Amino acid sequence: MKKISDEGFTVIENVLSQEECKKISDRLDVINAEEQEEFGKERLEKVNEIGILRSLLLKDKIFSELIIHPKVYPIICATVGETAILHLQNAIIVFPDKKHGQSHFHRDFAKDFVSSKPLSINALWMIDEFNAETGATWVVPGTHKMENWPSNEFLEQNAIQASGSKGSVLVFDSMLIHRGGSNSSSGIRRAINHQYTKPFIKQQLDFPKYLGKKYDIESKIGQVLGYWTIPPKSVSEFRCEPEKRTYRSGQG
Ligand SMILES: O=C(O)CCC(=O)C(=O)O
Repeated sequence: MKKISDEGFTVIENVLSQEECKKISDRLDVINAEEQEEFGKERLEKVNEIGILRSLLLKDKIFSELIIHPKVYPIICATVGETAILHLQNAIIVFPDKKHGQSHFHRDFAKDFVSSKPLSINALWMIDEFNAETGATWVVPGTHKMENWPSNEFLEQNAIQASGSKGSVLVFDSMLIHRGGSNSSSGIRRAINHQYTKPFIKQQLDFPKYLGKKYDIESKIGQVLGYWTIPPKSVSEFRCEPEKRTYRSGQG
């Protein structure tokens, strides 16, 4: 936790087994092919969405298990808080020698102010090995505490690659400046990014509306998907019995 707070990131090794990574990797390849079929390569290219798979939890239980995984989720609770919600769950697939949409320096929580406590934390699951050749993520330590965007020279000079074996998880403050690496290996480099925020921050997709009754509203994952922090849709909804409010008390 201290490393996340001081440097902005940490790598947790051996969270998933080789078999689990293989299963996930096979699923990602199938979903990627399905999405190319559904949306068409041209459209995906136009909206800069080649190699990005969104809201995987809709596709397979295997992905919803990652959201509240016992080896990673406690870090989210310890940093963002017990009431954190999922902002996004996106796979990043980097094909050999292909430029990826995330290969420029950026922040996942792109704000021009620094909060005294983290408002947003990411967990990037390495489904393939992350090394210099496969294009491990470049991070610039300490930049999560910088209000102003540093110079390109500073970023280039201070960026380091966050390597990890297959099944590791890179956890980072979403203010940390980072970028995807270039994949010069002969294989595909797959990862799944999860972003969690304080519950008053809007999600990338409206999960409660999008997922509807697919998840139990009373379950832990229901809370993490944002089912407990839906703004009331009218004054009469707001004036219902307090215990029935769609934005529950105590969520922050
Ligand atoms: O794939 C990577 O290494 C980084 C992904 C990334 O930057 C992002 O999803 O925001």
